Amino acid sequence: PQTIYLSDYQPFGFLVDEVALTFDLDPHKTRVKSRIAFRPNPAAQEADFFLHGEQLKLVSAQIDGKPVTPKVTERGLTCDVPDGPFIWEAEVEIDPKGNTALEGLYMSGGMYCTQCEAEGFRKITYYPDRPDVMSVFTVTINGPHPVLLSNGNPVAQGQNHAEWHDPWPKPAYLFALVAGDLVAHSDRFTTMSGREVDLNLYVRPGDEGKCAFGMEALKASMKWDEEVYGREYDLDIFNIVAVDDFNMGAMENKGLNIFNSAAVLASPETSTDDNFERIEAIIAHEYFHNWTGNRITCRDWFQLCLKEGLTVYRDAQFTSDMRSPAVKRIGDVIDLRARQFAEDQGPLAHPVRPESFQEINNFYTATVYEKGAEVIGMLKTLVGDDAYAKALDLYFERHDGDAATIENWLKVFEDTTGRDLTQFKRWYSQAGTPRLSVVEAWDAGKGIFTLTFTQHTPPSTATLEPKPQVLPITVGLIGADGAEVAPSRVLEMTEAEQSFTFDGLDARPVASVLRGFSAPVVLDQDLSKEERLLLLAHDSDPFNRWEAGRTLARQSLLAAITENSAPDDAWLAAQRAVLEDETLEPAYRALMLGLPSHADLASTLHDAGKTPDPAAIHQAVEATRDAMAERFAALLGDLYDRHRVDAPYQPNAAQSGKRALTNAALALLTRVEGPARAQAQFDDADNMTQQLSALAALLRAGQGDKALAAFEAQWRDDRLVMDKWFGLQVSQAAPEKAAEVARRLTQHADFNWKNPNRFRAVFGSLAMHHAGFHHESGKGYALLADWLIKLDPVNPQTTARMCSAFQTWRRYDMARQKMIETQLDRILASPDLSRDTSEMLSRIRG
Ligand code: BAL
Ligand code: ZN
Repeated sequence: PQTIYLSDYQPFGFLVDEVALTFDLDPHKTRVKSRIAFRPNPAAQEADFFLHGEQLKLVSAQIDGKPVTPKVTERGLTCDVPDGPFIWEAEVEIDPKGNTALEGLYMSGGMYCTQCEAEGFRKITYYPDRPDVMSVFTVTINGPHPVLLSNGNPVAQGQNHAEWHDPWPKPAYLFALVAGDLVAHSDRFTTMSGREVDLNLYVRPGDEGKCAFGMEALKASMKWDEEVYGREYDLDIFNIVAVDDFNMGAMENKGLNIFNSAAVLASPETSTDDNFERIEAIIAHEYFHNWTGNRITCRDWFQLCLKEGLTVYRDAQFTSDMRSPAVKRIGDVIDLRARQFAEDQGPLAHPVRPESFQEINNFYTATVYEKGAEVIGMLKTLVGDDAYAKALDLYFERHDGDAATIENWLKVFEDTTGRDLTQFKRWYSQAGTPRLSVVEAWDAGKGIFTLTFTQHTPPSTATLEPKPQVLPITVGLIGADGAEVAPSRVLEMTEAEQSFTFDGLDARPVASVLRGFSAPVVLDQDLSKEERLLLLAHDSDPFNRWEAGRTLARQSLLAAITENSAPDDAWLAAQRAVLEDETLEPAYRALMLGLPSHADLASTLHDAGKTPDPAAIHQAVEATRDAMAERFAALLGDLYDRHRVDAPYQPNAAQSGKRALTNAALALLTRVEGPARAQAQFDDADNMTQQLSALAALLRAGQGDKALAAFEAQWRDDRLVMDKWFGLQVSQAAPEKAAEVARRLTQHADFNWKNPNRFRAVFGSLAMHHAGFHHESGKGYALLADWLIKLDPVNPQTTARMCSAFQTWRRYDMARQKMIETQLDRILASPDLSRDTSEMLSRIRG
């Protein structure tokens, strides 16, 4: 397969002034007519007329009304064209129903829908399918469906016919079309300048009752983007459509967002609190793309982080404002460490702005998205809130309508602040997670406390010689009595080693370093247990307070794994104090009850030069939970009773925090009390959060058969709830049974493996079940490989994403490595393996 390099970028030889598309819909023989006005691009050096096109049947082509015979290959076509402006017309035939890859125009549950990012538009018609080619689109749709949608504003609607015009120039990846028998949940929004916008959430009949929350989230997002970023919506209508078969979470097509139904449909009975929060965030994310992605798009796919990092950063700000900033930040860091750190420290490591790829779909990664957002957070910390706001205003003003680059983005910050961001730019070009060590020195005579930091990023294939990065390190100092003796201050580290002093101190303080997780690094700070206990009890920074508890938990668990020791008493006592502190919000206390994941412990052991044993990790975690359950039983019972929500269900932060705490308590209590409490909660539940948490507790206790059957009988017809039913059985299985449970579920009549949500429910859960997936039998590896081989010809994108389950394979013992290697080679040997999967596996295999 061909490798594409950032350094090879060349503008396209032609500009596109206008695009008109006509669709005559048919499941297997949809006709697409295109009429495209091209003219030579004065900024381009080369003028080869190449249009991308894949899996298209060319029916006819004309230039300025005269038939032409282009040279067609599997990847596109070339043709001789006039020197000046000209009109290209083509007609192609495509097969939406046969399109199981879910890229381009395809069918899901009887409706037509599209997914064009990154390079799906070339499966719809011949076109320069690259983000720097922008044009206005007019779209005509003919087909026997009550709802016919495309981007922009409606210009004509008739029986089986609709016309749409999008006045905002856009790249083809933002094109969308939907047709089907859908119903709308409608509302209106008045923008800051007083324009009325029609809002519609289109769903399949039967799903009307799951729209209200998404609509409220949309209106809240529109308002927030006006208030916080000054961004107003720019069309007369904003449509969202829910689709069951979708590779991603959702897609920001201009004026017509298309959502995986799991990322938008919500009701108290069928969705958990976590689902509600995620839906609110994804609605916001896609809406925010209207400015950061659509009005300002990317010049090429290497710049993906330009829109994704910024939009993730913006949606995180939104969630913080809607809910609890501390809880959001802690959740994001847990996720970053689990997904991005694993990626950045393994064979799939790549810079936030990659410099080469074979298949761009493989770069919609935690590094581009989540590390990309961390980079923006650091920039904001370094320049300050006011400068950030000014830089963003300049970005929107200067680049509206552009296909921009990271250079453009950094320049607005340089121009606003006068800073030189040359070194900061390494965050975009270097792969790998920096390791930051800190050593303390205390001069009692002078009252000076010195912190000396050392940074080092391990080299990788992606970055052979990493250089020092700019690190904003937020530090506060705590006195022995727990009072803050120096408030938060941002230390700007630029060298490999650098010291910072704090003077005027009466006594040696305890340093609270990297508050708010101010940089995405692995921090090595040699604090004593007493110092960590002090931070856990008193740190005014809620992130670092949680972090102190997490580090103590990790140390206790590592001792249990390597020395078989009992859980640390001092840590448990400190944890109790936090749990009893009624001034702390319940959601925060629920997080304090959590433990580092098995994968986190495996990674820590690996970093310490030890080979992680998944079974030993599992055993230590179970023993620790048992100990917590026994020791805290009375307190947990009290928390469970006191924080139970009696009021009617609301998915807000206050109620969901209480449920998070009581359900964390329930999970532990079931270990010591037996199943009665969980069974009662299951029987009484009037919402999915309570029902599912109870079911999980019952399953883990091996007492879930009856509830599982009742759950299935109740929810058999609800696709999204049944995804939970499939997933939970795998995630709650005992390690030795997980692969077998997954295998059995693949034989269930409702295991529709071509549906990405269902496939992920089973195999995503298996891959996340550390002790089950890595069970010494190797059954987990073999089962996943079997199914990846089966899925690849049907849906390469989802197959390739699931391959990352193997990315940490070099951490484990030789026996496991050998078994995994066998499976990787077996998949790689499949005939006609997709470009997506072969690139992923080759990188993982090394
Ligand atoms: N642009 C792909 C989906 C998303 O990040 O919003
Ligand atoms: Zn996005």
